Amino acid sequence: MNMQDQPAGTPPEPQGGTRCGYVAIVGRPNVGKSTLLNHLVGEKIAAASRKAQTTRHRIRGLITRGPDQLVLVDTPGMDPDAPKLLGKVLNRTAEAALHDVDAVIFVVEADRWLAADEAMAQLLEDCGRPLVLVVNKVDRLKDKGRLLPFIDRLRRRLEFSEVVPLSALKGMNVEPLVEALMARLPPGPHLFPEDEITDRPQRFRVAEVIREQLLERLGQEVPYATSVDVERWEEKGDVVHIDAVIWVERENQKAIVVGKGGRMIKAVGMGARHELEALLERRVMLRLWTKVRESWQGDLEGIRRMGIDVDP
Ligand SMILES: Nc1nc2c(ncn2[C@@H]2O[C@H](COP(=O)(O)OP(=O)(O)OP(=O)(O)O)[C@@H](O)[C@H]2O)c(=O)[nH]1
Ligand SMILES: [Mg+2]
Repeated sequence: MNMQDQPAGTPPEPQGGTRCGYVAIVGRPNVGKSTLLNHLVGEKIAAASRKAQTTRHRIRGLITRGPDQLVLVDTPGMDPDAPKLLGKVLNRTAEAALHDVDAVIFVVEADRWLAADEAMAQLLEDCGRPLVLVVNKVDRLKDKGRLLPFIDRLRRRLEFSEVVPLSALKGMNVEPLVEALMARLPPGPHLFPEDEITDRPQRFRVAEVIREQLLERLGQEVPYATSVDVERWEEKGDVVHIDAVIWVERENQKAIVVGKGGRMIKAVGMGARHELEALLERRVMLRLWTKVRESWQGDLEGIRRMGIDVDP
């Protein structure tokens, strides 16, 4: 939180010596931003998958340790070549997230620098925020000797206040990142209750769990066309009844999501229910439907109706 964001009249030094700051997590699609966020907060709050464009929102994850509160902002992967309007909207969401933060985590994959990384680097060149480089997926690097030259190359490309090689998936070397970020927090009051781990409501997290199941189980084409909406949430005794709609763009995609004899949607439902019961710590009755909303990714109104933020 920048001092100038505080209402007029508040003293510059908050009482109690608390500190609080926003840090955006940015990078091209699929580098592991959401996996990192989930690992940092210790629970799944954002869907993560092998498919690009998994994240469609700015998702805040919170870490509070005593007087320090870190607000992490996960963003959609930036891809300058994203063909559809949805891709462009997601790029804007990511770009807008850079504006109101105290620092930026630039996530890249170890020893893998693509055109989309370079485009991201160009954007970061003049964002005017301290940059922390996270070199993720070091567990996949066969020749560890390649790590240092890779980091050296990036250091010549951009100025970083910190460089942390890690594995978000395995949770390797993640703590030094948290410590480095915590050490740089500006003074300020906490913006969220200390026991919260995200600003997103349970319904959103439920939809993300279902979408992650879809992304993992479906082939290449359909997942991008899907979106999940929780339509009913009813608590009866110790059971939560949840009805959710899986939106697709075409009839033939509906058939794929349902699968032969309903097998696919059943598997998605079972996988999701299993995770949701752990998340909600209650029994879950989950009902899934598929519905068609044509080409919703192609028009702003459709994208908005899917609950995706559209930045001006
Ligand atoms: N081996 C390995 N895989 C990882 C690691 N971190 C993430 N992954 C995998 O990389 C894939 C992409 O992860 P996400 O967290 O969804 O990536 P993202 O950057 O959020 O992607 P978008 O939301 O599409 O921009 C998933 O299959 C993860 O399991 C890691 O440290 N090691
Ligand atoms: Mg993501």
